[in-house]
Amino acid sequence: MKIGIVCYPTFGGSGVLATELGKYLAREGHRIHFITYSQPVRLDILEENIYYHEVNVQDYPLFEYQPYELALSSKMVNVALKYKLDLLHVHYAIPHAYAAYMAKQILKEQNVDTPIITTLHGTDITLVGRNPSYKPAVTFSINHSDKVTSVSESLKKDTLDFFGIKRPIEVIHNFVDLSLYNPEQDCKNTFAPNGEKIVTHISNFRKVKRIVDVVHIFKGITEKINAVLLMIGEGPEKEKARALALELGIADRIKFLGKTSEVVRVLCMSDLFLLPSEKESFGLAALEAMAAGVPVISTDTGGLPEVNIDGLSGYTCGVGDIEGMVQRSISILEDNLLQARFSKRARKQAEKFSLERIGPQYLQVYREAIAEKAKV
Ligand code: GMT
Repeated sequence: MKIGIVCYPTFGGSGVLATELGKYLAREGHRIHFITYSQPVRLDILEENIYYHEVNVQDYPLFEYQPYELALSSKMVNVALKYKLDLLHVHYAIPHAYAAYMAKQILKEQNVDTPIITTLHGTDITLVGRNPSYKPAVTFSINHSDKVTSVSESLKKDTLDFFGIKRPIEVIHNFVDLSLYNPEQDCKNTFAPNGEKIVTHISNFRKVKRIVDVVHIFKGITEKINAVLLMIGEGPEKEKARALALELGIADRIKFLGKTSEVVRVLCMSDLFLLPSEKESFGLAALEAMAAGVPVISTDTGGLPEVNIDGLSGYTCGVGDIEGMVQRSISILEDNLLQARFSKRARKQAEKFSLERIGPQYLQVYREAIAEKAKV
């Protein structure tokens, strides 16, 4: 198949998932055309069957806001025509599903009917999409997609609860490429010169991730455990977290590693992963940690309990239950045998979300979308 993938090219989970999906499909022999405003961070454009088309927005002084959706729709049309795409798969509803709807209408004028598959990822539904400024357009573009998928049961339920959706929504959970993670690998390192336990958090440091809670939980852990905290990512809450670490006297135990490309290596060194989010439709970062055999302490919000099983791959607590997360973290970290058991079970749980199991589900949706078009 010839497939156009539209996503955010940044470190956000939807972009990472879309990129990994495109790479998988390319390895399966499909031609994958990424249509984004910059090259996705995990994409190697030299790989076979991968093509990259940059959306250029012209700056014009009249506009306070440059019309990105117009440029994106036009790019989708041009790429679909030039490369005879079989379908367009857009990740994150805003504004991608809306731009795709426009592209589809333009293509129809040229007697080309290109199916649109929209994958809902999280804040496009639970935060941004619910905003009254966007809600009618988001509802409309979901309803006009040929196929709609959601990354968790919880997100599907939220979508049906918040929006007047008439289309069926198929849940296809996020996946992880297990071959990248080898839990047997010995990777203790320079971050723990004195045998400290390594606690890790990865996110885009937005408010919804509650990274201030990460610092508080870590402070509680250090009362009992000799540990360091590795913080991967960048975002608006970073300075607040840094200031809190100074105030709590634990700044020397926390390393902010920024947007490192060494996520797999860092996870492989880690003993525990913290994800105390306010909302989380799935928690791809938690799944990646589990793939590396790292137990997860997370909240029980959204789709997290579908991924992190309480008492098995880690623990889940209520949002803001810092004390609960501290106690559960300590219980794992103070007992090496128990930690090893959690580690094994975390990896086993991650195996349920392997690329080999989940990837073909997208291919099935594509085939159905194309077959339905052929019938019309
Ligand atoms: O919040 C992020 O990490 C970014 C955001 C995105 O869409 O880029 O992530 C959402 O999609 C991920 C991939 O499907 C999910 O794993 C995240 O749980 C989800 N984030 C939230 O719901 C807050």
